[in-house]
Amino acid sequence: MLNGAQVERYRDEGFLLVEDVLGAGDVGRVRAEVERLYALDHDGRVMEKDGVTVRAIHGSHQVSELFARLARLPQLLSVAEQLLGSRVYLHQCKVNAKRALTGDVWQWHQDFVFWQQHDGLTAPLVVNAGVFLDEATEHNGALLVVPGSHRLGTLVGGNRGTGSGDEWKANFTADIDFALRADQLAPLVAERGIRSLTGPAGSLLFFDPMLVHGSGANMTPQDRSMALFSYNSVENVPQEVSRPRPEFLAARNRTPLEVLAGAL
Ligand code: 6CS
Ligand code: FE
Repeated sequence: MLNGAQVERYRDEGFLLVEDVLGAGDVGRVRAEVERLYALDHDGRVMEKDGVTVRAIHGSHQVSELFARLARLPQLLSVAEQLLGSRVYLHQCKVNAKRALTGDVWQWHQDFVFWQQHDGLTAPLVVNAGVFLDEATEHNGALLVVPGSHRLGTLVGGNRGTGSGDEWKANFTADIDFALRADQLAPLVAERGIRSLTGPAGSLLFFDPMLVHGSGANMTPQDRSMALFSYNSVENVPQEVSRPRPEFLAARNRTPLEVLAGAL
């Protein structure tokens, strides 16, 4: 659970980075499992533009027992429940690979608008929990955020058909729907600056689904992989959408998660 000061920082800035939460042994096991999952020809796997480098995998909790347990770790799940004040289920689980020298940018965006437009979520009652599976540095594409930008509402909206149904991959390339243009980003950055979320492997990052974030290319010979769990409040029941995205992107099973008893 977070203490009062940590909750306040999350509410104020829209994110909270907690270093050294997972031990090297657990991180190593998850990191090895991710390499196994990258090699699976799974529908939820997205490649970089080169067509051969893994960019991201999705729905790992549905195909990996270890990931299903990781999603229920109290350091993740209980914090999501604490911040949302309700039970939660996993709307989406992904691993961004950000491979050495080839991991490409993620343009500046807010997450909620994707889940609202494509998955029917009605309110941003979601907590994103990221697990650093490698160290994030200023040179390997660490996540960048605009502190406090979660209080500005949806900045790039509009009814975009792409990315729904089976065209979902459009939103996982380096050219996504709802990316912020320079003229939209400029005033935010002028007022609030940009924070680079560097930290050691085993760190946890909690962030609001309205927070403006993105990441640059990985310029180093080390990967910068991160597992991301998007916990939706069980009270935030999605509306039906005309062209639902695949189950590995938008969970249909909304049973509240139970905290894992015992070790990972
Ligand atoms: O469309 C989605 O669900 C995903 N797309 C982005 C760019 N971030 C949020 C989410 O993981
Ligand atoms: Fe995102």
